[in-house]
Amino acid sequence: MSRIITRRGLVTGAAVGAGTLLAGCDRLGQNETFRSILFKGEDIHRGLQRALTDRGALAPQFTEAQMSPIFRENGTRNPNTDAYNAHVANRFADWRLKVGGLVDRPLDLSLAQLRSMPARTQITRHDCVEGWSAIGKWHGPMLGTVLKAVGVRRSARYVVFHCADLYRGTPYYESIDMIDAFHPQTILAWAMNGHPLSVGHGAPVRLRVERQLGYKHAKYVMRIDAVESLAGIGLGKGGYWEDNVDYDWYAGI
Ligand SMILES: Nc1nc2c(c(=O)[nH]1)N[C@H]1C(S)=C(S)[C@@H](COP(=O)(O)O)O[C@H]1N2
Ligand SMILES: [Mo]
Repeated sequence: MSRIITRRGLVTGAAVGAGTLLAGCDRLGQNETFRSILFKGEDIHRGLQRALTDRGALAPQFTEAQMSPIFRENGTRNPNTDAYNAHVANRFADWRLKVGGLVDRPLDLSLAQLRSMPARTQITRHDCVEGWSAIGKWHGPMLGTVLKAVGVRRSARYVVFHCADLYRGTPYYESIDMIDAFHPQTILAWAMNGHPLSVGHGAPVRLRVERQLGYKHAKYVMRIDAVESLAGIGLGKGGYWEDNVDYDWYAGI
């Protein structure tokens, strides 16, 4: 099956498989429970997308013993703007993560609120396009949990991450589609290797999107927007590197 990135496209692409799966639907359709599961909405579409493509597969996870003794800091190592430095100085007490765009209930989340959310811990390998890898332990709520809390609208196709840093003078941003946004290993990490995230690795919160290359893992996330299109954001290709160096928007590994 071809990898179609739009939600609608994927559902269409999935129709062949789904047809077989749901043969006898008329009969089963009498059953209200079955019907409500089938047509529950977005969750089921995403589940179907995951089931019928390889996009839902989990990235390999590792043991504590396999963790890298040194994990490089890459790209921006300190945003070093007045605003960011002020956040560091008071330990991000006034910092807020804004979650908005095409959502029903936009949220401003404090770091304390993010830290109180149910979280995942995962030891994964980070692969940078520049040719280095490192295994680290990441901890934070699933992005999907946050997106469910704000109620992402059906029209939203991408999730955009706006960061606190300028990289070579340009605001760093990244974006992923809804399959990765709701992938169970896609988390808003606020801890790394058992400690609060350091400035070098993206304090206070960075994205982990484990099925993709390093540059998609936005550090210093300040704002998350659900959008229908990437046009008009940055130069329109969905991320700093995509806009400026022609890296692929989908950097699957
Ligand atoms: N905001 C922001 N996020 C970023 C970058 C950056 O420069 N700014 N660099 C990216 C790249 S290329 C990589 S490899 C990883 C590096 O993460 P690390 O510093 O924790 O190793 O962050 C990614 N996310
Ligand atoms: Mo990278």
